Amino acid sequence: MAPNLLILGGTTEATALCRRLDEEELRARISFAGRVERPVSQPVPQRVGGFGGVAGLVDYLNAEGITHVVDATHPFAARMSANAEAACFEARVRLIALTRPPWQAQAGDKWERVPDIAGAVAALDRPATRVMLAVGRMHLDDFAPNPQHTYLLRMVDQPKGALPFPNCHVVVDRGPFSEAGDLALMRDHGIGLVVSKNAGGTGAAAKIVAARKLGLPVIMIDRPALQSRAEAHSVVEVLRWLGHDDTDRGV
Ligand code: 3Y8
Ligand code: NAP
Repeated sequence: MAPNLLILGGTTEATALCRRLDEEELRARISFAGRVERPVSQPVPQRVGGFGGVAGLVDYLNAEGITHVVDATHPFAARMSANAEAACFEARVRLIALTRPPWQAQAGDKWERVPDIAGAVAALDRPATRVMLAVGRMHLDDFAPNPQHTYLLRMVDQPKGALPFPNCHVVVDRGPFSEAGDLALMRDHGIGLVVSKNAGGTGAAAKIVAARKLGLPVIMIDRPALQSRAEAHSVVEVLRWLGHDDTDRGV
């Protein structure tokens, strides 16, 4: 039976995979949670919105005759990954994660690693400085207990309603970001400290490289622990898992 894939998306790798599946003329669709107003357009059909927990995802897999799921969500989308694991087990659908290794500190990096968002909030209990808080929108309220800082916030969409900080500046932009762009942004705002999730990959890495070049400290939030699962770190590995390895064509 020809594969009928569901890609759980929202990352640079998910987009690259969809492009390749389209080239290979493999039947696939990508799913987004509906977190932002306009998800990036994809070369395969897309669906937007939650499935309704594990049960909703099981129903979807059965109703759509999905044969394989690729969990290409962001490393911090832990709930979606856990649900995919449970639903694919129950629906007997093959599952692999397409993920990227965490960033590793390099020479010149001044990282202060914290285990989670709460750890980052605690680490901000320090004298006032200018903080680049590039963790998106969903967890901003958690950072309210440190109003002494001036925050540079970056979000995909214009925030609705008040922000939880007396002194902050919002940049509305969607990645992948460039090193030159983030260097200029951090210099223009006189940033003294960066807060980042350890997203891995390339799309969010610019601020980490810029911080290294500017000699700035980074509060680096470790990603949530996920159950052990089959993982691929490249599109080729996913194609091999599907049995459509491109080495067949000697490329
Ligand atoms: C909706 C879908 C692609 C995917 C691009 C990647 C790279 C650019 C960098 C900074 C960090 C942050 C944030 C970030 C990056 C990629 C990738 C990545 C970080 C889109 C997208 C969706 C989202 C959701 C959004 C979150 C937010 C997180 C912004 C598409 C653009 C901070 C994560 O307003 C909101 O509610 C935004 C929510 C989840 C985290 C948060 O807590 O706010 N991503 N980002 C997905 C959906 O609806 O299912 O339109 O492309 C995707 C991308 N964002 O195809 O090129 O692969 O990681 N996304 C973080 O890493 O800290 C920005 O500013 O430096
Ligand atoms: P999450 O906390 O793990 O998931 C919460 C709920 O959102 C899930 O239970 C599911 O709802 C729904 N959901 C999440 N991803 C979905 C998808 N791809 N398709 C359909 N429903 C989805 O997820 P999150 O951290 O909010 O991330 C949401 C999306 O943003 C994901 O696509 C992720 O890849 C992307 N993203 C997240 C981050 C981040 O920092 N968290 C960064 C970049 C991109 P139901 O239970 O109703 O099915």
